[in-house]
Amino acid sequence: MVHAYIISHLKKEMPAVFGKENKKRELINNLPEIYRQLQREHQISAGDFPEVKKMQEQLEGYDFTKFHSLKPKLIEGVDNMLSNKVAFLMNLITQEERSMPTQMVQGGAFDGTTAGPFDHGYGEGAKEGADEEEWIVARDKPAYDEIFYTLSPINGRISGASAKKEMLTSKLPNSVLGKIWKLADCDCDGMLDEEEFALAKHLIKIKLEGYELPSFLPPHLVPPSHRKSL
Ligand SMILES: [Ca+2]
Repeated sequence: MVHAYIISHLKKEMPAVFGKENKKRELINNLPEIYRQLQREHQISAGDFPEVKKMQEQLEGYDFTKFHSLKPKLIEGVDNMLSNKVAFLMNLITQEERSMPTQMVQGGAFDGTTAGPFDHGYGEGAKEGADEEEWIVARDKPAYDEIFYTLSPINGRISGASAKKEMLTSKLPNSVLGKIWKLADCDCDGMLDEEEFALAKHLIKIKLEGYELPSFLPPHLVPPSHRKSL
C-alpha cells in the first residue's frame, strides 16, 4: 500500500519526456520530504514506510521511464499479497510451536496412542499395565515392602543414601540407577516413600529384564498417592 503511494507520487512528478535523469536524482534526494508529504496526505504513520536509505537504493535501480506503465492497483495487489504471505507464514510458525511439545512426547518411548494393543512393545516392560485399572507395581509390592521396612524408614520414607545402597545391589550402572531415581522420586523430595520405593524396584526389574526405561514416568506407573486429582 505504502509502496503504491510512493510510486504513484513519483510518477506524477516525472516529466513525460525531457530531463528524466535529473528529475530522478532530485526525487531520490527529496525522498524524506516526499515521505512527509505522503504521511500527511494519506495519514500513514512514519513507521509504515520503508527505510529511506533502502528505498533510495531501490529507486536508483528502477527505470523511472517505466513509471507510466505501472498500474498503482497492481502494486497495491503485490503489497497485499506480501502482507498476506507474511501473516500466513507467521501462522505456520505458531502452529509449529504449538504442536512441538506433543511431538516430543509422541516421539518418546511412550506413544501408547497410535495403534493401541497393536503398538510396538504393548504390554511389555514399562508399558505393562498401561491398560489396567490397578497400579501394575502393586502386584509385587508386598515383596518390595519387606525390603523397604528393613531400610529403617522415618515418617514413612527412606533416605536417598539408604535407597542408593539398596538399589546398588541390582548391579545396574550408576547412570541407569540415577535415571530410575529421577523417575521414582515423584515428588522430588530426595527420599522414597513406600510406593516410590516399590516403583524404583519395578523399574529396576524392567531394566534387568532387558526393556528400555521411559524418559518420563507414564501415567499408569505414577504411584496412586502421587496422582493429582483432576
Ligand atoms: Ca519422594
